[in-house]
Amino acid sequence: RAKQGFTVFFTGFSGSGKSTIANALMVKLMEMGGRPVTLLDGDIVRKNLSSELGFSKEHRDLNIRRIGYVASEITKNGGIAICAPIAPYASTRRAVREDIEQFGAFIEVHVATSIEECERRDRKGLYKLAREGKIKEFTGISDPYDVPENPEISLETESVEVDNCAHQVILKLESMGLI
Ligand code: GGZ
Repeated sequence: RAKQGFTVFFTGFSGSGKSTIANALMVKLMEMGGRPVTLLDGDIVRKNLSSELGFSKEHRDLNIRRIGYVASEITKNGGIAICAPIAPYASTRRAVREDIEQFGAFIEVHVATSIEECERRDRKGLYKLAREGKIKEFTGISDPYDVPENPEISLETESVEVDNCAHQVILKLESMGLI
């Protein structure tokens, strides 16, 4: 019998490593073959699906619900969806979980890099701009982030390599009988 579809939903600050780990996970799942894997990365969704949206609570929620809808369709059809937005609001993450669990499994992965570490790295220079007030409503600086209380996985990226983080997700998926 064909295995059920599922969604791996990464959440964490800008610059936490979500995209990098999500990409490493996608490669591993594709190498296993069998089912199509779709990556819904934060910036790609913003460009193609949510280009008119900003970063108010309403707009972030709309963005996350769109991602959740696409992921639920993929999950319904037996595929694998990997999502990697910030998704700062716990209530919205819960709503997406409920949408997806109607059709398959939902694995929430908290990329638990601290705000201090993300700001110290500041790979894109956005934290500096946020501190200067040139970017408003910046998550972790001038906008909220609800820390996930019961994620399926929490990744400590400050002590664990990218490949190992992706492997932890693979092990979890195996233990759940999803792959
Ligand atoms: C947070 C912002 C903001 C504000 C622009 N707050 O490192 P990045 O650049 O590529 O990731 C961030 C991305 C966040 O978009 P998401 O769709 O993941 O956010 S949400 O889930 O809340 O809808 C960052 C950039 O957009 N960015 N302004 N004010 N991140």
